[in-house]
Amino acid sequence: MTDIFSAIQRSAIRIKDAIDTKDIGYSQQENSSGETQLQLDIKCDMIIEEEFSNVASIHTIASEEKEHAVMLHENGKYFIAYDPLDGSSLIDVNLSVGSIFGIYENAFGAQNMVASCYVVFGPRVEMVFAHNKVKMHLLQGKDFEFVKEIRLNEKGKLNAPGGTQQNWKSYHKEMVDSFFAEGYRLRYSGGMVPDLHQILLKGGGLFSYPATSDKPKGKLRRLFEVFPFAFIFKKAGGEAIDGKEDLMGLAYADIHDTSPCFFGSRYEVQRVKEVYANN
Ligand code: FBP
Repeated sequence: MTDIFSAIQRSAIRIKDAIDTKDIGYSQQENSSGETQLQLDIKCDMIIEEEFSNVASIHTIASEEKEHAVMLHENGKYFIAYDPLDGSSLIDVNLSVGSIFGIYENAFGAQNMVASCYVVFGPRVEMVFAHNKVKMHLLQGKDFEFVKEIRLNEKGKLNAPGGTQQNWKSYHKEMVDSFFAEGYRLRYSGGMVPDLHQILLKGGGLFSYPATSDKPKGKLRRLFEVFPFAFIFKKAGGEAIDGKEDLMGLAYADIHDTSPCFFGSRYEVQRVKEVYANN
């Protein structure tokens, strides 16, 4: 596992340099979700594939920016699904973005996840790696230094509601408003990584990206985005559901499958369960 941890660190340092370039324009290519790729999306994807191709314990990789998975080392045992630059559409407005990694053993699938990691590219570069515990590291020069273990409280103060509100179900809107009525503060940047990082570091709250009339299966991808954060929130003492079911109990058919998702501390996720159980 340490060889994968090191490869992610090397990738993060190179991605940080790539982000600091002038060319943040769009390419002529589309990813398998039909989104026009930024030059930067393609560059970050190449950086990660290069670094992982030197790690013999990695059997197969799958990228949000590629249609199909790629086998790297036949004798490897780890399968890694990653989003090279999540929220990349925020780069041109200079908001924080991130990279997300799900590390699976012997095959892709929530039940095979053994570790997960994300890197936040914000005013500072921070990496959170979850294996047995959830640990945060800060980039200092060319090295990531351990900072602290992350634990969620029972209840938080932050509310990050994703999705286009006019396409929300009425009971979802009532639920989101019920937290604001209780004094929760709105914290939503449109970048999944910084939004969830804030809830983790501030001790709790709720991030939600529900099923909506325009995205009935949600927007966020199971293997690349949803399962990695579900693993982290649960290891940190929180919960992660699709409205009803534990996200880590979900299967996937296509590597680009999406799911509605709710990540948070126990108090908030319990309310989601109650509201969604009745609808
Ligand atoms: P990408 O992986 O294509 O960047 O999309 C993911 C994302 O940008 C998340 O980071 C974010 O939480 C969500 O989409 C924002 O979606 P919306 O703009 O619909 O609220």
